[in-house]
This record gives sequence, C-alpha cells and structure tokens, in this order.
Amino acid sequence: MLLERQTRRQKNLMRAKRRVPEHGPMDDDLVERFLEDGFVKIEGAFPPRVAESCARLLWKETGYDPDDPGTWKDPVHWVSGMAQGPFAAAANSPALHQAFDLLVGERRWEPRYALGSFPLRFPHTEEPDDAGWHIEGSYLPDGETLYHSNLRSRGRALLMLFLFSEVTEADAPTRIRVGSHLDVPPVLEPYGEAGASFLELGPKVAEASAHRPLAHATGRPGDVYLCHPFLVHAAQPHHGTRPRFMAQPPLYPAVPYELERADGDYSTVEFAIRRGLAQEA
Ligand SMILES: O=C(O)CCC(=O)C(=O)O
Repeated sequence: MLLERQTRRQKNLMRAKRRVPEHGPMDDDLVERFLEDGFVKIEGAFPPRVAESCARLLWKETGYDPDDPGTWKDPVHWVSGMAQGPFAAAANSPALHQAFDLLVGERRWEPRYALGSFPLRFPHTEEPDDAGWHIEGSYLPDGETLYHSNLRSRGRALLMLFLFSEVTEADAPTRIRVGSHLDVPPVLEPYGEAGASFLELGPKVAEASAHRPLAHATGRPGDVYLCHPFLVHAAQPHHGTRPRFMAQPPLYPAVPYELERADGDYSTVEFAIRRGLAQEA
C-alpha cells in the first residue's frame, strides 16, 4: 500500500514538473523544496542596486526622514502601487520568470509591473494590530467587503515577499510556518467555490498549522520569497533599529488553477494543493 502510494506520488511529481520542458537538477530541487516547505527563497532575485532605488522611492512615499527616527510615526506604514522603473525591473528578472514557470507553469501567470502592497515596518514602542497568523485573501466576491480565498486559489498564483532592506531576525521579518500550505486545503475544502474571508479563515488556518516549525523571511535587499498562496504567515512587532522594507504582492494567474486535470498536467502549486487534500484523506 505504502509502495503504491509512493509510486503514485512520484508519478504525480513527474507530472507537476512536466510544465517546464527544459530543467536541471537545481530546478528539481526548487520544486521539491516548494512542495515540502511551501516556499523558496531566491537569493539575489534582482540586483541590490535596483533594491536601493526602490527603497529611496519608498522613503519618499512615507514622508518620513530616513535619518530621523523621531519622524517614524507608525509601526507599519502601508504603501500601494509603485509602478516606477525599478519596481518593474525587480519583478521581471530572468531568475524570477524562470521560477514562476517552474511553480505556476509556462504561460499560466501574468507579469507584474508594479508591486502593489508594501507593509513598511518601523521600530516602535506601539504594537502593530496586524500580526496574526493568516493566509492572504485573493478576490473580492460581489457584495463582500473582505477579501476571500478558495481551494483552487482563485485570483492568486503565488504570494511573494520582495526584500528592499537588510532583514535579520532583529528587523521584524515575516514569520512563516514551514509546510503549512499542506494544512490549509482541508480547511478550505468545505467552503467550496465560494471560499471564505481571510478573517473567517485566520483562526482556522492558525489552529491547523500550529504544529509546524517556524522560519523567518530574512535576507538581503534583492532576495525574494516565492510562497504557495496557502502558506500560513504573520507579521511581528519591530523592536529593532532598522526599518524593514518589503513588498508582498500576489502573482496573478493568467488562467485559473485546476485541481482535476484529465491530462494530469498539474503545476507545482496545484500539485501541492492536491497533496494537502490527500494527506488529510
Ligand atoms: O509585514 C509582514 O511581515 C507580513 C504582512 C502580512 O502578511 C499581511 O499584512 O498580510
């Protein structure tokens, strides 16, 4: 029985990898780590000089003075949009495009030219009010005010974390529950196609993934974390000294994810969702 299950798993993995016609051992390793952990860190995904230009533009948006912590008014300052050249360059490096192909599938994702959603965290005595465990909401159903998620991850191919500052454990890195993307499909399944809001799902995904080991999204300017849309994660208060500049935009799908494919041509993300459901069964 075990052997049968392992053989089936192997075959499915081969199918998941078939989305990319040419790939080497590094790519296999990336796919394996993503399936296992729910994320991969792409070091130097874009040049540090590009990250520096982005950080300069972000400081301007805050209205804060980089040299005067007295002006850093709030523990978290949200910036949106940002379609200037350096942001488009950061999102479209060859390394990232190759990884998108591996994880989402060729021609199955939309390039981004703005990075959209930046939680800039500043050292502060006040605690932020947004540090709970959650998965991202990805679409707004008609008549709703809160973003929702569903089992086939409507509206989101990946969650991405772009680092624009040096982030050590002292700089409020995003907390990640390693492997938690596999705990979420059974939580989402009962909600069907309609899905549920991130507020409703928050406590449920937090409970389902409580046993998972913790990792921190640390790194250097230019590093990017590519995460499964169901990776359970949380912000944290900043008690360090250096502001943490990061973007956490979605990668949008060009075609919807599907969890039943007659030809078995599953992307890595789809395959992980199926694995999460099978694990529960
Ligand atoms: O700022 C962070 O570290 C993560 C923020 C986050 O996950 C969110 O606000 O959805």
